[in-house]
Amino acid sequence: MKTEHDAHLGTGGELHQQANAEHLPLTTQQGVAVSDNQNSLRAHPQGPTLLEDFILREKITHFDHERIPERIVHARGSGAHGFFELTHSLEEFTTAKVLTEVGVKTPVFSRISTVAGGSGSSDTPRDVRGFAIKFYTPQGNWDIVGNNIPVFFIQDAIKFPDLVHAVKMEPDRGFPQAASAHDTFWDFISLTPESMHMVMWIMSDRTLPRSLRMIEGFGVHSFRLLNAAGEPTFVKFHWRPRLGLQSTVWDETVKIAGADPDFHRRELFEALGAGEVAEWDFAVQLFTQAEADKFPFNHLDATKLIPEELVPLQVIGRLVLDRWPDNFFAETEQVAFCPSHLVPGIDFSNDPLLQGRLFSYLDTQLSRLGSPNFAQLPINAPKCPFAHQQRDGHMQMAQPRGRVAYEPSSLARDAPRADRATGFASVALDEGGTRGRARAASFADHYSQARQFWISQTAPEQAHLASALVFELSKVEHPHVRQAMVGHLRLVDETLAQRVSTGLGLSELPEPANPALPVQDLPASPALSLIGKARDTLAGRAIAILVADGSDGVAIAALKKAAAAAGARVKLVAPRVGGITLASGKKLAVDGQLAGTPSVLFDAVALVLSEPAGKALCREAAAVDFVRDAYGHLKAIATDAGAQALLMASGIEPDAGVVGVGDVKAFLAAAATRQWAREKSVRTLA
Ligand code: HDE
Repeated sequence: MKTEHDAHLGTGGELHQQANAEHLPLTTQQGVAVSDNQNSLRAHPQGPTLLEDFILREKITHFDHERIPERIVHARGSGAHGFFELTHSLEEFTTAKVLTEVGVKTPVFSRISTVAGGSGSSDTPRDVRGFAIKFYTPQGNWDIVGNNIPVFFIQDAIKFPDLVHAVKMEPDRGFPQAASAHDTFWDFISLTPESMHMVMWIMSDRTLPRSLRMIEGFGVHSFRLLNAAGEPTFVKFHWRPRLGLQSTVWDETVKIAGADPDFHRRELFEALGAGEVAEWDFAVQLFTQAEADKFPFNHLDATKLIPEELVPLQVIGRLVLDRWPDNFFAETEQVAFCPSHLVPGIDFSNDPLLQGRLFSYLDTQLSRLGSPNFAQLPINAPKCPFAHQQRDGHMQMAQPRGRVAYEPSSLARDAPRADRATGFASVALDEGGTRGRARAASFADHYSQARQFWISQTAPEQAHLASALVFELSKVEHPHVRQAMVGHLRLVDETLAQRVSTGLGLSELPEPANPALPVQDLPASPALSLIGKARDTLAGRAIAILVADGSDGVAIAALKKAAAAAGARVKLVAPRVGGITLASGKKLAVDGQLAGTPSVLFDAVALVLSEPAGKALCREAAAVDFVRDAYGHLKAIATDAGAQALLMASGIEPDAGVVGVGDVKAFLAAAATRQWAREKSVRTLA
């Protein structure tokens, strides 16, 4: 019997006719129906292809131009649609409807990205995550173009090209891709003390998220809200993931990059496809100029954060992402976020990093999207009425009527006019001062908040951070760069510097760096700990059950049911993807093949194996790695009697996180968290 698959493989005109009878006719861009999409027009079956073949030429020409320049930073990203719902009005502070109309669901599109790698790079390098949200509000589009880290490397936009050139692939060799562990990055950082606070964050597990649904988001800069009387209030924007914060451990992260370079994109795609959502609480920190004047730092300096203990967060809404885009290119690739997309009632601050960004995004989008009309693309266009006199240009899609393309006019009485009452207003400020290339003196404290971050971390977090520094600096070929970095770390914390120095094998501690201002002893801020914000839950997590011929079907079914009820997604992994024969003789379908579905892709694993299968798997490196990695990555492991041989072959010492398959409750409780106590027995950390 001929299938549709045969029809597409074949070359016979008759088969194609059959396939076409059931589908829409395939046409050229001009709407001309195509008769044969398998063969180009040739002088004879063994002869040259004819230039006359406009169908071939149109198809190939379009294909040749399918790529647009990738983003110079944040090239790799995944996007989703959803909505923002306000739960508490900020009417006292702003006229922005999106922040005052409680219960209204504002449509949004969000894109979460890595920074350094190209668009084809893997999802899991050690890197900051960009977190951009476009709100299609009734007063125009508002974009919060933020990151998952509340501070940044540099204070002034003029340093951004240097920073990015330093972290990107080195220009002579074209590598490393998507990695900060190389000389040019650390050379730049070691000469840029203002980056030390950010260095603490990027070396922490914040840069190794388990899922895009488990990151925080920050607007980073201070913005202003303006109320009906024109009174300003400073504001910082925060996103808090409902699934809690969670990261992977470094060894696991490295292996995920090989096992599934699309790990984060696939997870979000599958979760939304399964009807789950990505959800964040939206919170603000509000403060006045008078309050800001008393902070022990300058809030206009993007290398500083405002501890929650100083200005509490007020949760005022929620963000829900619930729909994967229909088309990746049209939406995720062509979306253009811009920090200067604000709506009336919100305004900028004088943060010099923000001020530079206000220029950059429109400029880069003109070259990336190739036309000043990119705002007409459906993903970028406002969903509220809009009217302006901007005309023409490449790829103009609109067809404005009439002879008036200017303002004011008397010829067209309904032509758009500016309106002081409803239009965008900027804060009225006295900007008196002496102009010059200078920074405020208060920007010069580079170490106090870095130290505050360090002392706010739990012991495992500190160990990971110190080890990350050892890993990265060990990749640096120039000893003087390593030494300079340890010199900076001495100002952050002497024990941290000592640990890194020992990890690098330095014979003695280098001299401390020379701070421009004395380092302040700020109090610890527990809100800065990632583990502190983790949630012991299986929602959004995944469990693998390793099975083989002869496995116990009853145990598998019980585990699957209980894990799914706890919110986890369960996948069966077996030596062959075609499935297994259970002890009962019944067949069971599975989700993944062992070699291609390693345990790094899951949060916990269960081994349900017959004794012969368990023994046979001791000679399979993929099976031994499956178990050993789950153990090494501090995951819960459930085992039955048949799996004992494999456990032994994997060299693991049973602990509180290794439980019997029969004790489903204990397994799920252990699976909802990481076995931190195990870490000291599986690796030596700095
Ligand atoms: Fe960006 N940044 N950035 N950035 N940024 C871009 O704009 C830039 C900065 C952020 O998913 C570019 O359309 C400068 C901080 C995100 O499409 C570019 C400076 C923060 C995204 C650009 C910064 C961000 C970008 C590249 C220093 C967190 C991805 C492509 C003054 C608050 C948006 C593009 C998306 C993208 C410039 C620093 C976040 C080149 C000059 C700080 C999330 O315009």
